[in-house]
Amino acid sequence: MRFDVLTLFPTMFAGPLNESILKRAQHAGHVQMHIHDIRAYATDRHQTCDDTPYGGGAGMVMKIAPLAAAIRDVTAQDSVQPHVVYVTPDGEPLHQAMAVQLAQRPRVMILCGHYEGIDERVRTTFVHQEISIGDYVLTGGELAAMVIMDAVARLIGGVINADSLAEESHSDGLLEYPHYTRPAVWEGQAVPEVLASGHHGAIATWRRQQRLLRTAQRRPDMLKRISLSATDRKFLSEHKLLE
Ligand code: 6GU
Repeated sequence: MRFDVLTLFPTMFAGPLNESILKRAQHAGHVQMHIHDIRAYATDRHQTCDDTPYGGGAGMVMKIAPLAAAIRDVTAQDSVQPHVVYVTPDGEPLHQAMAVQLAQRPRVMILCGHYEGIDERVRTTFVHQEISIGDYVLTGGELAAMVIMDAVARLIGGVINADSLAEESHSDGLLEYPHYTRPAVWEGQAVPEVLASGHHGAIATWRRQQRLLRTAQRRPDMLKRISLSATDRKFLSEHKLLE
């Protein structure tokens, strides 16, 4: 899949996308990440990309002309039509199912806003989906775009071992179970005995129970949304964690 990011701050993307798994995914050809500078599409001498808001008020608004020129030029760089995402605090909250859906798309273009935002006509003309990464405000859309690219790229076939994705937090509505590796005892803290027992059935049961406990304690909202087995319910009610 191909990502195209349109931003006023292209250098922000250099570090996070070029390390570890995302670096490997790009080298292996699973994903392409192209970062484009919106300022290069401004036509005046000062390469102006923002202006004061109609109606008055605080802050500046990103102008439509450079953004529209950038979207059209970058779109034409590939024969596949991009799914256009605008990252904004007033978008739909990002969740795992959304990342899974985006990972199916052959091409995603992400528009990063800055200042008070972008001219509304960019949104009504070009944008297919508006995404927020949580209920707080960032200085711009760049970090949100990187969060989305990371969450999506790891779901593309071949990037990460499918087994690793199966039981992780948010993949099936439960949080993850705790992990341990050597040494067996560290500063007096032992690894749970069952994990070294070699009893696969008992290990699977313990892990399921840990996932249920963690989710009930930390994210009761998530527990309400999934269907639990009779065994799950019995375990949770024994721990007084079922309402
Ligand atoms: Cl997508 N952008 C900004 N500026 N702030 C945010 C956000 C996005 N998502 C949460 N806060």
